[in-house]
Amino acid sequence: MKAWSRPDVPRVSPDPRRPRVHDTATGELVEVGPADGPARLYVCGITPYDATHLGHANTYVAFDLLVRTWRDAGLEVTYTQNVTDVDDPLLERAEATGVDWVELAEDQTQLFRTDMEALRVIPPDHYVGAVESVPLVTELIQRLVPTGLVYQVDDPEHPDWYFACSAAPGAGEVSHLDREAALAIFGERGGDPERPGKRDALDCLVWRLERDGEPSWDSPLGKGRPGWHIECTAIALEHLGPAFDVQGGGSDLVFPHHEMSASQGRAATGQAFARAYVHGGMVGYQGEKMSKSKGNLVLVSKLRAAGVDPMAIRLVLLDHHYRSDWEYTDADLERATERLAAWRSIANNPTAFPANETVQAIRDALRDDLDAPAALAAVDTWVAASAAVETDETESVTEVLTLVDALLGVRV
Ligand code: 5CA
Ligand code: ZN
Repeated sequence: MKAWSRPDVPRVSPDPRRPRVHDTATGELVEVGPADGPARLYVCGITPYDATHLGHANTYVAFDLLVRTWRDAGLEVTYTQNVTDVDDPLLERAEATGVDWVELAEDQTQLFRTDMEALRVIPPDHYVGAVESVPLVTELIQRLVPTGLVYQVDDPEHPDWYFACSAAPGAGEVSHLDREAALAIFGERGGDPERPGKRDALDCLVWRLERDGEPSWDSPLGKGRPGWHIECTAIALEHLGPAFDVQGGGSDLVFPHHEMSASQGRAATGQAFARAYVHGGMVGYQGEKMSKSKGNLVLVSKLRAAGVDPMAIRLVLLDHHYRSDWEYTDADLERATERLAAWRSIANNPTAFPANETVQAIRDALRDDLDAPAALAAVDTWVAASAAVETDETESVTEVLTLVDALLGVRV
């Protein structure tokens, strides 16, 4: 499907150092980006049954920093993102509100595109829906049949297809959860540990056979629809190939989603699914994780409609390290709005402090686990110093603000 339009990103002369980011699978900071060829990134996209909230935006802005830092290192980037445009929560919301599920998905995906554009997020090269990927999913499941890891559940009425993840090579390599913890989380995050007829409680659904009133597609596996994890596995393998550089998403996806995709990918190709698994923290609001299912949402589109400058929204997000969990309050927005105004005042100021140290500090900060708060602090220091000098340094203003645009995605 079509993504959204690309913000224009100023070209600056590259600094070839690769960024280091935190890899959940090893628990270490690792350098990411290939020696040659494009850097390959997959980020899990939205399930489009409600509007983009600050938690989603936080995740996509975090990986936008990675894309921008790779570009700053002179690398090409191939970026793939999915849209889970058929899945239980979407179908349930459509049913509850009496809206056609296709229309709901299209409308919410379109709203997401406009939010991403406003936030100056660089779009993926491949923006791919689950529905359009049904043939990829069924081919991948068929490819897995000879491994003995996919099977039909022992249920004569609905013999759905499952993947035996605990039995797969490399099981647990992303989350390292013990079985008890895995079982508890699996049930909370879309899994069905209690389903009778499975070989193991942690096995995950890959192809759900047709039920009355549910959408379904013809396939050699029987008429049905894709399970969630296999959707991302199939899309990533098709558009990036195995052992791509970074699999990304929020930390709520570590288990089971990224664990299952990693197992399926390894089982299908004999290679690692991704080289690193990178996760953003959870944004909360009013004491809980912001989530569509709880309804405690601060929507990007609502803030925009209320006249909030999207660059201030972006600064709210950048002011928290991508890996930290934090809770949004109105004070975040006030701080970001003041900061944007201070930065803007320098844009129109012919005098400024020299740029070199600040340019270096921004680049260093992003290469050090995408430390946007440190980059913002470096810009603040430069802005304050610039306000106090009288030398004519118009070039410095351009140099710093161009880098702020290219690397932080904030157009002053
Ligand atoms: N479609 C699946 C991924 S394949 C999905 O999780 N969709 S989602 O709409 O629920 O979430 C989209 C992205 O936003 C995911 O990367 C998720 O980890 C992230 N996300 C969801 N809620 C939050 C939150 N409160 N804070 C930070 N990130 C969040
Ligand atoms: Zn995903």
